[in-house]
Order: sequence, then C-alpha cells, then structure tokens
Amino acid sequence: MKKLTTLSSVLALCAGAAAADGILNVYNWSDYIAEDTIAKFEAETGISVNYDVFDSNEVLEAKMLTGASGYDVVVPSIEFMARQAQAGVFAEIDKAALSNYGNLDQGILDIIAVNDPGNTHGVPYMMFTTGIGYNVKDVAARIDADKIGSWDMIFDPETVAKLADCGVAVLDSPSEIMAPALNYLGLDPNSEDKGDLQKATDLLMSVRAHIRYFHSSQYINDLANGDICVAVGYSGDVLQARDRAAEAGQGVEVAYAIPKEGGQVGFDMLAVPDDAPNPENALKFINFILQPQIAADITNYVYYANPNTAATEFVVPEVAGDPGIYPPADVAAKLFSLKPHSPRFDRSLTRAWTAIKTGQ
Ligand code: N2P
Repeated sequence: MKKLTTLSSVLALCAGAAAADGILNVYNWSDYIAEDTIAKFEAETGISVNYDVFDSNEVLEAKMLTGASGYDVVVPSIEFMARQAQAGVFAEIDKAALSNYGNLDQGILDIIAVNDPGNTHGVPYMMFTTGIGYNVKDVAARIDADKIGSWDMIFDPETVAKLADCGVAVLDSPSEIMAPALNYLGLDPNSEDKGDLQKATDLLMSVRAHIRYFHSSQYINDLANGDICVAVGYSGDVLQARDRAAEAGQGVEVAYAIPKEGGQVGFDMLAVPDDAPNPENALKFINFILQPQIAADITNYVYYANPNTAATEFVVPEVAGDPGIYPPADVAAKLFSLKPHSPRFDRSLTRAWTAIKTGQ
C-alpha cells in the first residue's frame, strides 16, 4: 500500500509537471469560438486550456493595462490593441513560428497594418460589423417599413419612442455607439472634436428614455426569447440570436441589418501579453486557429467572417452568402472603421458615456 501511494504521488507529480508545461490561458469574447475548437486544440497538442470570456474592449483593456493578467492569448479589437501595444502591453508576434501565417488575406493585413505597423503585435482573428438586430414582427407592427434597417430605429426620438415598449437595448461600448451617432449627424465617426462629442451626447440623451438597457451580450438571449425587439449589437451575435429563436420554435423571428446610413466594421486580433506565462503555447494556439478548416469551423458556428483566404472553401454556402456576415460591395462601401482614441478624448468619452447611461 505504501509503495502504491508513493508510486501514485510520483505519477501525480509528473502529471503536475506536464500540466505546468502544457497550459494555455485564453481570454476571448463570449460566443466567439466553435464548440469543438478548444477540445480539438487540446487533443492535438496535449496542452490544457483555461478559457475565460469578456464582452467589452474596456474590460479587457483594464486588465491589460493593470498587467499580470495571467493570460497567454487575448482578443482586443484593432483600435484598442494599437494603443495597448503603444503602452508596451503586448509581445511581438514571432511569425516564423506560425507556419500557417500565409493563409491570411494580404489585403486585410494591409488594412490592419495602418494601426499595427508591420503587423507586429497581433494576428487578425475575426471581423464583425456593428448594426441593428430586431424582432421582425414586433418592429413591423410599430414603425414604417422605410425606417426598418435605419439608424432612425435608435437615434430618431419619434421612431425609437414607438419601439420602447417592446424593448430597445444598446451595446455598453462608448466608442462603438458614439461613432454611429456622429455618422448619423453627418459628422466624422472618428471625430475627436469636443463640440462633435457634445452633439452626439445630446443625440443620445434625446433618446435615452427609450433605451431599456446598455449591455454587450445580454441582448443575444433577450432577442432570441422575444424579451426585447431591437438591439444595437455585433453581427454574428445577432445572427446567433436569430438561430436560437428559430430553434426555440416560439415564433420569434430575428433579423440583422447593417444600417443603410453605414456602420462600423471591426477587426478582432489575437495578441500575446508581454508577461504571458506560456508564450510558446500562445503561438501554437494562434497557428492552430490559422488552419483553414479550424478558421472556417469558427465562422460557420459564430457567423463572423474570418480573414483566412485558405478557409474560404470550407465556409458553408449559407454563411458565405449571408450579407450580414459577408456584406456585398455596395454595403461594404458605407462601412467605417475606428481609429485608436487619444487618451484625452477617451477621458471625455468616458465622462459622456457615464452621463448617458445614468441619464443625467
Ligand atoms: C462576440 C463579439 C465579437 C465582436 N460576441 C465584437 N468585437
């Protein structure tokens, strides 16, 4: 018995040592990976993954700027990653360790390089638009057809007032709501002008009473269950709500619109914190994600477009042909992307956002 105990404790120690070498700590957006991606990575590499989720860049940024997050891979949007990289938060990506890097679309890498010169600090993961998810029947019963799929559903007091009773939700994301508000007013969505920020703040204040809540992931289930009828949300999340509604079979029909006035297109990046405990495993994970079939599996599951050219042939036709996931050229022409904020503008924006949320 004694011997057995000794043997098993030795084995346990070995297993412990192996696990210490074989760990990866991932911090990703909620609802942003296929069901089997992590299991496949663990099976292929023997690395065991701790997987945590967040739903806003601000939450991730606070962790990154504090440091010692313990994460090996995180997923900031490019405009947030750019300034975090400037603060020295991320390691340089060793592209020589990524045999699948060549699968990435060079055109997309070039766009990203505007904010991450040389594509030094991140590898693009998925792309999204920010638009309007809505309950088809509830909305049709309340507003004119020509208002459906317009930012009027959020920013025109008269229109949003008609939707308030069935529930309007807005992302708790200052930059991603202020930008379309500015755009709606005919201003530059990336303006850092104080007067422009005041105009956009006034616009949001004028509709504030009709907004039920600000949250960046709750709307998926609420749309699917018919508990709200409009949400400013992320493309794939709204499309996941559409599927959940259809599966529930309760007659709720959800649709996604990239508003006709234009909306934000964004890029989320795989990045490795400078103090990551397992940086080699981080690169193994990134290289794994860059496999065409793996990237396509994620797109097919979460309804976000990936930047992997070699994955295209594995994206199923319903997804590849969905204009909410792969916007057609005329819609794409109206999309805008966000630039990194200066710290000064960011402070004003945070103050304005608090005022908007509290309605004061
Ligand atoms: C996933 C949201 C990802 C798009 N739920 C926003 N970066």
